[in-house]
Amino acid sequence: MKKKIALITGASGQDGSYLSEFLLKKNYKVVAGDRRSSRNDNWRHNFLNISNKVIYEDFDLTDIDSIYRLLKKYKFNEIYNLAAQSFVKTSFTTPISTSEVTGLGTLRILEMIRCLLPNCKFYQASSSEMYGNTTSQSQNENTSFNPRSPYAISKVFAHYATKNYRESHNIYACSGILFNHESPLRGEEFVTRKIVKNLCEIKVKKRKYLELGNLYAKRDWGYAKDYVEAMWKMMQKRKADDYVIATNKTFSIKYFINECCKHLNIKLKWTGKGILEKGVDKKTKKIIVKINPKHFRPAEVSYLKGNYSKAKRELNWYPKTSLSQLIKIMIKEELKRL
Ligand code: NDP
Ligand code: GDR
Repeated sequence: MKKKIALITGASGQDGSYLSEFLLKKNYKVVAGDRRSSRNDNWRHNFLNISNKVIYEDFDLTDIDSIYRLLKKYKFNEIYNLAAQSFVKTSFTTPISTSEVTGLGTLRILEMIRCLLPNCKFYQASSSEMYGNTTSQSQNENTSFNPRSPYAISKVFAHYATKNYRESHNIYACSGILFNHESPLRGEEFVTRKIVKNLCEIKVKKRKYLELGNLYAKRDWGYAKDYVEAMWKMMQKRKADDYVIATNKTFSIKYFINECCKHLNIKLKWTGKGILEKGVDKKTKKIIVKINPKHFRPAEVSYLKGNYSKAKRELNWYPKTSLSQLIKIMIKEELKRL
């Protein structure tokens, strides 16, 4: 049988790397839309040992010509649009470029698909951040969006653009509304990897303390490797649709720290309140967790908890890794790196 060809935008990121690995295992030809970078060491692809299996092509979501060239060169069966300025906090300081990439970038690909490859399937990386300031106990495909950051606003735009191309132009265009998912390949600026990395460094005496912002935000955290399978499953359906991918559980940042400390055998005691709250190592009596207001966001998303019932019912997808298992995987890899 002829090999399927997939384009992954954002292939160098956490999800793009796991998805590349997943599709290669399924015998796809994988083309990575790759942005030139001065610090490109391709660490994620090297970690997964896939650098010599993926085809790298110059690509930038702000450059319609680069999209045009790729869609002319390859007859893609599937395009996974994972590229984005994906760090919520930075989107407050770079709102216009974030919208250019994360919002308009999606529209550029959809438009090129409509003009050049109308039979190609399209996956959009939508986000639980779109729910923003939600009042519902758990969020599913019918929960309304209330975005709280330039990032989330751009994702809402891209989400509706995807739906619109499905409904108006009969393009196979689907969105996965993914809740937070983490792994040893997570960027160091995101809170789970930051906590794991910093606590491991504290454990081996390479760091004194960890500084964070809001400890009371709650997130629904899954394992990235489980989530890329859901992306592929959505693309194998007869009809395109949107799906929430989550674990149906939610925990605070503080809970995540406490769990990491348990795994690292650090006995932590919390004292103080507000910006004076601190985590003290009971054994050494040293402060190892502090609050620094610079990590607060101008507008916070306080609570997210997904409901993946539709994905379970229609895709037979469910999360396979608990938060405790995920923390174990992340800590094990971080300690190896040290
Ligand atoms: P990462 O930040 O790890 O990866 C983002 C990718 O986008 C990188 O490959 C980056 O390239 C690329 N990129 C950024 N700007 C451009 C541009 N202008 N042109 C081309 N490529 C660009 O994100 P994740 O892997 O964590 O997430 C993947 C997608 O899923 C993103 O769209 C994110 O918003 C979304 N999402 C993520 C969730 C999560 O919990 N991880 C949850 C819900 C949605 P470079 O390496 O050069 O910087
Ligand atoms: P999020 O992830 O904004 O949910 O977006 P992040 O890990 O950055 O923040 C989660 C929560 O932790 C709080 N927090 C801190 N966050 C960071 N990064 N650094 C800190 O020091 C810190 N202290 C507290 C935040 O305020 C927030 O409430 C991620 C990204 O992957 C998006 O691209 C994706 O769409 C969503 O998940 C779903």
